[in-house]
Amino acid sequence: MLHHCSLSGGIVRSRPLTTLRASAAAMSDLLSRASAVACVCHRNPDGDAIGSLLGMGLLLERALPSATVTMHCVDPVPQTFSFLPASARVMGPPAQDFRGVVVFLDSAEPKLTELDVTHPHLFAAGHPSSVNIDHHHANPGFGTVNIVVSDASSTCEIVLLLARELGWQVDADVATCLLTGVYTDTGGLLHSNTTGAVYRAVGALLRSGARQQQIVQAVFRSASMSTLKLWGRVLEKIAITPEGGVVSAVTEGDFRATGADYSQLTGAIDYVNAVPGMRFSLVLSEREGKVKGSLRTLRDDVDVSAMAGAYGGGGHRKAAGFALPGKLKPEVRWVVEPSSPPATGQQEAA
Ligand SMILES: [Mn+2]
Repeated sequence: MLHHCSLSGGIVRSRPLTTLRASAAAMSDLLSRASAVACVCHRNPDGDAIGSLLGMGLLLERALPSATVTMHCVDPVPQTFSFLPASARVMGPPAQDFRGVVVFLDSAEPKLTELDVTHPHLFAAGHPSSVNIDHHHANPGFGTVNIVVSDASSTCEIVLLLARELGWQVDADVATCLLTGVYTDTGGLLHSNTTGAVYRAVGALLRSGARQQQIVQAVFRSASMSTLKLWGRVLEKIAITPEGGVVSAVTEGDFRATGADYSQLTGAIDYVNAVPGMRFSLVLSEREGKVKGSLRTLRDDVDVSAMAGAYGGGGHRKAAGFALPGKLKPEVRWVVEPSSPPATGQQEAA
């Protein structure tokens, strides 16, 4: 039985990755009737968001020659991913009167696209025209067709499997986009979500001509001076909490002083998360009146998505985040450690 997709309602999670046939067919059926398709990824896009946005956009362009395919994100493509084919074609939000099919990528909930405010009709119950492709287990299934595979490493991995199901040819450009997302969401094939299926996907993408060294160089072996200075501040300020977490924080002042923007903080937490024996790691950052928290853990008995949920956020068991309105307030705790033994007769009265 193939119950991978759902239409206008409940959602099926964590099915084997090999049972995508029904959802691919439902998506294909919806897209085949479209004259315009807008691919949309989440704000503050990471490698998986941009990789799946561009990969899917390029695939759809080939698969639907009579349709107009556009790619959208409320935020610009980060410089790190500007090497990807077609990255210059990513636009801001779709036109206000857009009435075609929207393909949401890597977007765990509508608000992460910011289109829920500007384009609420795209999420209305009667709007029969969206595909929601994602791997976040908390995705509520807000699309007409929902392809949410929570055991996939990345949205890019799901896009590859859909392409295979539908017989779409994956060329070197598409493979480069998709491999970028697989690499970034697995931390370079190091995170615990790096399954055998991930290695098989990587193998297929390399055979399709993915420019692996270009990705490695651009994403994993490049860091600007401002990034390194910002990470220096993150690392300098780490502290261990009584709960057994390691925490650091960067203020608006740190961003100003280093000249780094918010996106350059990505990756620093993996170093914070390297302290042995910790239950979790947390990096707090001030951005435009909000405090963003990024949580990671290496442990199976800690669920950081639940911790993030307590602050209105979410994510995965081992990587999650939240954002709260407010600012960071430094708190320094001093403790007096008496030298031993204290000299008799010189003690102050309590
Ligand atoms: Mn992702």
